Amino acid sequence: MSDFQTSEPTWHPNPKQPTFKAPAGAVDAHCHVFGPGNSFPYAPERKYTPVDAPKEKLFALRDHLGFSKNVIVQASCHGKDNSALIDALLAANNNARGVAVVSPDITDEELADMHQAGVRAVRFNFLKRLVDPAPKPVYTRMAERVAKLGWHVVVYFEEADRKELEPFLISLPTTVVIDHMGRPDIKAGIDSRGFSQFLKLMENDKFWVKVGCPERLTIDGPPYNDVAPFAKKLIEKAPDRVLWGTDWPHPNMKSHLPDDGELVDRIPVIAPTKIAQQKLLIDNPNLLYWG
Ligand code: 0GY
Repeated sequence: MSDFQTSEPTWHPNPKQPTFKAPAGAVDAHCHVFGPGNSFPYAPERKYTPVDAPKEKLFALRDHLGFSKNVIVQASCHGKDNSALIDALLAANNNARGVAVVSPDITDEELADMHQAGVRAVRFNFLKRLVDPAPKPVYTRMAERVAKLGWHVVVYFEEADRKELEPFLISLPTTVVIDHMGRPDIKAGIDSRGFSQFLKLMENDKFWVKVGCPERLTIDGPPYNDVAPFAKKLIEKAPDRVLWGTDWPHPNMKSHLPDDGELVDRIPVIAPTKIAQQKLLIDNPNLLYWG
């Protein structure tokens, strides 16, 4: 373990009240809970140790932002122990769904219990700074198993690895949700070869994409005007297959503390019409996670 310990929270202590009013029932479809470590210890194999970001803080943020539901994604610092995630799901009164990271030796009974708690997907993380990825057949086998539960797969990868991963991703037997817009190279621009290839991949309707996370991709910093054209383009291209999330509590953010209220205020910039906002925040996440 290379224990990168953040001693200060990676989230804004006092996010603004958003000016943008999310439609009633809006879903934050990418966020995490961390610990608390004394109840839910961090994984021995973790590559960073976060500051505790417990469920109560996540639910308070949800309410503050005018959102109703969360999709909570298992982060690498909790490894394949989904206890903190499950605890949050059970406390959320059907207002949260989960994306788990599981071990190949998980039993069908354990998967069924997770489904009961609200898990609807498994995440395959290919970022080498976060995990040591498994051989692809391990992921394929897991995707085949969770397909039987009606779950999908969420993938996180660097743009530099996309081409190599594409045949594998296309071969998966489920819907595949791509985290953080496939991490485009913002400096290269929306007409770049890389982003054009990504748009082409999105023509395959098995792929969905999360259009949040400008704070992680930006070069210029807030208000993330350099990232907005990428998200806007993806929403125009696949309005029925886009999701949005805060990414709270923003693990590994070192450049600045993103203001979650400001992130919400970027939504009408990337999804300017009421119809696009309704799909992004209500229809799409509800179909995938509460359908
Ligand atoms: C994110 C992104 C990050 C972390 C993780 O699993 C994780 O630890 O996803 C990151 O450092 O880019 O989506 O929260």
